[in-house]
Amino acid sequence: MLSFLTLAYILPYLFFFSFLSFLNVSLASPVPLDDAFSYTNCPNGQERVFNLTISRKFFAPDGFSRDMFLINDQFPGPLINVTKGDTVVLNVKNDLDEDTTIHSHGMFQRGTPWYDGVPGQTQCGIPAGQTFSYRFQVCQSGTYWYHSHSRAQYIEGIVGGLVINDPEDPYINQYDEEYVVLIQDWYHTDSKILVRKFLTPESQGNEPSPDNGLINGKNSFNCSSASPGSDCYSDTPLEQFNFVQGKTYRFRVINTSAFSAFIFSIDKHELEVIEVEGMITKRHKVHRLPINVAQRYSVIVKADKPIASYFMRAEMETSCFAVVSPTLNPMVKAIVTYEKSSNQTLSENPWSDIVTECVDLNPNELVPYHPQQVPDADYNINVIVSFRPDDKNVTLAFINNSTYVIDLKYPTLKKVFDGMNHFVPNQNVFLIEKNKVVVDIILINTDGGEHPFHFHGHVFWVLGSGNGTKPNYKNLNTKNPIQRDTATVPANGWTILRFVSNNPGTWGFHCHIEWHVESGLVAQFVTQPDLIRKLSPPADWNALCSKPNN
Ligand SMILES: *[C@@H]1O[C@H](CO)[C@@H](O)[C@H](O)[C@H]1NC(C)=O
Ligand SMILES: *[C@@H]1O[C@H](CO)[C@@H](O)[C@H](O)[C@H]1NC(C)=O
Ligand SMILES: *[C@@H]1O[C@H](CO)[C@@H](O)[C@H](O)[C@H]1NC(C)=O
Ligand SMILES: *[C@@H]1O[C@H](CO)[C@@H](O)[C@H](O)[C@H]1NC(C)=O
Ligand SMILES: *[C@@H]1O[C@H](CO)[C@@H](O)[C@H](O)[C@H]1NC(C)=O
Ligand SMILES: *[C@@H]1O[C@H](CO)[C@@H](O)[C@H](O)[C@H]1NC(C)=O
Ligand SMILES: *[C@@H]1O[C@H](CO)[C@@H](O)[C@H](O)[C@H]1NC(C)=O
Ligand SMILES: *[C@@H]1O[C@H](CO)[C@@H](O)[C@H](O)[C@H]1NC(C)=O
Ligand SMILES: *[C@@H]1O[C@H](CO)[C@@H](O)[C@H](O)[C@H]1NC(C)=O
Ligand SMILES: [Cu+2]
Repeated sequence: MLSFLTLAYILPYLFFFSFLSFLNVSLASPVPLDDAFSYTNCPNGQERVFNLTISRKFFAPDGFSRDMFLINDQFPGPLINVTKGDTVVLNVKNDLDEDTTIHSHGMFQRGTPWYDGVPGQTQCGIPAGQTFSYRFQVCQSGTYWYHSHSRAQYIEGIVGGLVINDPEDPYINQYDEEYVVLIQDWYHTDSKILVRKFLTPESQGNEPSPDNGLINGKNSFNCSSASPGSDCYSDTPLEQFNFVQGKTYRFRVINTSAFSAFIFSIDKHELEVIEVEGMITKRHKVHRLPINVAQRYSVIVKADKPIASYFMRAEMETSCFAVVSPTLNPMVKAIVTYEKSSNQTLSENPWSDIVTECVDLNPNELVPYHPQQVPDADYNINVIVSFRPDDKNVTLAFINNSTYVIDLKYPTLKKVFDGMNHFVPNQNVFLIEKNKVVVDIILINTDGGEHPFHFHGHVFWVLGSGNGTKPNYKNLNTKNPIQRDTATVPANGWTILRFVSNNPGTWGFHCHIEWHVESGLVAQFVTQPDLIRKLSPPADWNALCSKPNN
């Protein structure tokens, strides 16, 4: 399954590192020092308990009323805001008539792989009417989110922000207040109907077009385009962020879309990127910030403009859609209002910088705040992404010619505890038996659409990306590249991701576009199964798989 690195591939790195030592560049330790099951140098924080009750109700985020999911009767769900070192406890009460899960996106779950919240991989779903508690220590910091990993539930409301503060964050004294900005696309039709239609020959693999976009769960829909008989109110309020002139703000921007990428901006105000998915970067000025599904950035914004109200914009990159709903207004807005501004009509002052659509912010423009040394890869894994009709003429996704099929009743982690080391092909398992190996994932996308790939339990260095199906190994960025947990492989292109495998568990590796999860664009890594088996999962986790609903 794994092919060893060729000499031609490794030589440039050898050359590069001898070059670095020649310059006497001081770099951080090559491999994170955490041991297999616990974090080293983790402050001893507090226990922070959050009760999350999930229910299904009618709600109208953009004025269009529909049946959706709420957490504690809120949408988005409550913000989880904790400090590095804390132990987070999520008491999830499932008041639905279907099973659910909660995945804390970007958390390493070191020593607690059973709390990663992925049905079919790390747990059986929480059955209707039942309660389950996730409990894990956080020893990372930055901007994250949590969401259901069951079916398409997250795109219908089971989603919220997750922020981990670090008292040692180098920027902590450089802003006065912070705001969380959740940006997402929004559908007016039940996801079960959309999925059923999507997985037919007629869809030809074209994803459902969103009906709207939301900022922190709000927008206003033009009800004259709602279907007759629907319950719709026009002119619902936009999300508002308050500024005091002279103050500085940190916006934690989280893309919780099912499908659409956005370009984020605030009229007249510059943004300075300081964080990418937990990694603190040097300040990088932008006017318009592209942000793909599941990605996060922190930006610093100075309230140094005349007292007034300004639009915040999240523009959907509709040029990456196969089909665009005729009633979609791709310009999603919120309002930034300075204190003491008179209530006047807002003027349109969009930034006009050109941003290439459907690709990530050029990662080479971002520089980590704390330099890191990238270790050499021990070997690489080729992952070929394709879409084609199956024998029933339904367009499905393939990873190395294999469509993922979820095994709800017998998740991979349970199989590992039962002693299994071999998995059937449709589980798309990549097995890594050794500790602390450094692996390159070479993602080759033969599809005409982009795919934002997310890796659970890890961050990876983004070493390069380009067009075509022949990766260019010679020009990889191994000199202090950024690390993140979600990166986009361009349409008909490639991306190379490097990670250190030192976190025993079963970790999802999948496209975060919900429609592509449904069509099978999912793989998983099983890392160090021998070490996993030294852990003891909690009894209530084991019991989930024997509940009648599953
Ligand atoms: C995927 O397929 C390619 C092409 O056949 C092959 O080179 C590669 O090793 C495969 N990867 C895995 C992880 O099996
Ligand atoms: C969570 O629910 C439990 C049991 O209902 C209650 O005792 C506790 O106070 C709640 N905690 C929070 C933080 O709401
Ligand atoms: C999170 O908590 C910290 C510390 O209590 C606070 O400074 C910060 O404003 C909070 N963040 C949000 C987005 O509420
Ligand atoms: C598959 O479905 C497409 C779209 O409906 C149709 O154009 C095509 O003829 C079908 N092909 C076969 C082999 O049925
Ligand atoms: C709503 O849509 C209708 C029909 O397209 C259009 O006439 C009207 O101006 C729109 N209203 C607003 C507030 O954009
Ligand atoms: C969120 O990700 C989706 C999917 O890639 C993308 O189309 C959308 O533009 C992103 N949104 C933002 C605000 O970047
Ligand atoms: C303008 O005034 C209306 C009504 O008083 C209020 O609802 C709205 O929030 C105000 N808008 C701004 C941008 O201050
Ligand atoms: C994938 O499957 C297709 C169709 O069955 C076949 O033509 C192709 O050679 C396969 N590719 C690989 C890399 O196995
Ligand atoms: C990749 O191709 C696209 C579309 O042709 C083009 O806009 C872009 O500049 C190319 N990117 C690179 C890195 O060559
Ligand atoms: Cu995808």
